[in-house]
Amino acid sequence: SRFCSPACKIEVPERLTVSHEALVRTGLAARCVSIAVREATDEEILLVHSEEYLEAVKKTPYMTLEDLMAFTQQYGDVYFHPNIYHCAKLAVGATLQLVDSVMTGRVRNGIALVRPPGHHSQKSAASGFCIFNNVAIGARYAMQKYGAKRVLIVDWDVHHGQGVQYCFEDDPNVLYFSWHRYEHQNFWPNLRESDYDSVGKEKGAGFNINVPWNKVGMENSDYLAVFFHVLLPVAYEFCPDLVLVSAGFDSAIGDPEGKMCATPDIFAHLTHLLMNLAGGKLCAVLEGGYNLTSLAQSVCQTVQTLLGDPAPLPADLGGPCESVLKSIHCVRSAHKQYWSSDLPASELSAKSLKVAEQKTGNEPEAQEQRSPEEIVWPEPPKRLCPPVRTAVALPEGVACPDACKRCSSAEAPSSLYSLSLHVLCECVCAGSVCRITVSLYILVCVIVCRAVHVLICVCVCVCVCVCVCLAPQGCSDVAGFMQAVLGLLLPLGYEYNPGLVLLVRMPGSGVCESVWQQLAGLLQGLAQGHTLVLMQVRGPVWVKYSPVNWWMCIQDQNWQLCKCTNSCYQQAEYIRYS
Ligand code: X5A
Ligand code: ZN
Repeated sequence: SRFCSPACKIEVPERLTVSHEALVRTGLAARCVSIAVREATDEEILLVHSEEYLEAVKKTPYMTLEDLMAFTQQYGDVYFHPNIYHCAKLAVGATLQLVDSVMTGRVRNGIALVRPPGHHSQKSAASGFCIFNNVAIGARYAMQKYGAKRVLIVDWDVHHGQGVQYCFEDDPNVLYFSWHRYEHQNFWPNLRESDYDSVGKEKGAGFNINVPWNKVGMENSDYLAVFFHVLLPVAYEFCPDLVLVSAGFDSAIGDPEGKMCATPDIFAHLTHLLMNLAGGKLCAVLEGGYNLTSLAQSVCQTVQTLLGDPAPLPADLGGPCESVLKSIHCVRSAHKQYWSSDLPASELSAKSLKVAEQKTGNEPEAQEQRSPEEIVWPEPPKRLCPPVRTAVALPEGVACPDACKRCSSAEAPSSLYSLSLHVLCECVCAGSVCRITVSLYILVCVIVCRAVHVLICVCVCVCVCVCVCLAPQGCSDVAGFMQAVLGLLLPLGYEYNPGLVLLVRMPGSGVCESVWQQLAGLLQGLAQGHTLVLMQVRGPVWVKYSPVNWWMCIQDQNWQLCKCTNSCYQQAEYIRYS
């Protein structure tokens, strides 16, 4: 555009065309339902914006170039093309159509690929390529039209969505989380209020979470660490009715704005980790993302996870860098008074000192010498999905759960892998192992599976033990249990990268149905979704199995619950951070 400052040259129409073409090329688009877009109404835009601002924007299609330039110059890093008012109304309308589809249950989740983005725009101001605040309007709309009581907004764009923060600062019904390149306030929009100590105001105190990136070059492990140690514990406690994602992909590698090093496949896991909230009701809405290759790959990773396909873990997951540990520590301290947390922030700080000795921070200098366009990374591997997601083996006369495939023992197992599962299931079904202890079950599983899966086991056992150890209070301490799962089990699992997740649900473990579902769902992010579950349903020993998930029902009262919650916790923390 003629008025486009150099800063605006990156927010181009190709961002949408390459993303959509990639979805079509990979066959993902064909698996999605397309939703018609519409223009947002004035009333809807006024849910967030002022009448004066709306009226002013309305006039932009008719302005002279001179007036347009003058109008543009009131704001920061944004420009008004004569068509932008129309596009901005469509961007809001598309977001609301998606919210409608998800809230009415027509679709489970979705992504709105829109331009212009929204999260920087404010009540009476455009900013940072944003005209109307798509996601903020979406949140108000969901509350007003569908009675959503609590909305979680996860802003994984690399910039701070200050517009969203201002909108909901004093609102305890909207939890806003944003991580963003900050560099001690030296990065745009250079706001004091983007730092970790802006926690929200009045009734909304505790419902605004800012995680500053004080260095560039953040990696996959840094992103996951913030999810595990900051966002997820709070999100689960918040218990949203709807999750909106300000899905900016300028936080991915190769982006000229973000200069981060997280790879596109991390978005598969970020998405997965949010999909168990709000009964799966998740609407992602595009914000930034300016490297067209990285953007298209990231969009595909997000959509494929929304479709339910399992994903391999990104390569080289380790611990977070020192700078991120500091940020995590600061955010947790700032929020400690608002959220229940078992892990004292001071302890994390002590651990971070150890990390500082042993691990240097990320060193982006090497990458930084190149322009972002020259950075190369491998294309995410193709994610294959087995034709049967969940198969079950049940005794005669027991109904097969919906969406599971019943396997009879007569069915010939097609691969070595399923053969092993088959043998194991036969064993358990035949009752030959039903009286041995759970540890023996685990041993059997590990031995049988190791034949085909090299990476299984030890950690799998550790994980199971950790879970059980932390469950003695069961549902009387849901928060504590989830804290342990998110702050300990998942970080361990992601770093270990097992080939199989073995989950044991003992009768009397005290883990109630909803918590159990969250646990099982979260752990399916590991081992490409290969999950084996031992559980007792009622009476006899039952087994369910599948290429991706097995569900086994066992009968055994002999499992010893250890009472060493704290020492288990600390030991594992030590493993994680040292
Ligand atoms: C939506 C978004 C970035 C604005 C950068 C201005 N905006 N320098 O990513
Ligand atoms: Zn951005």
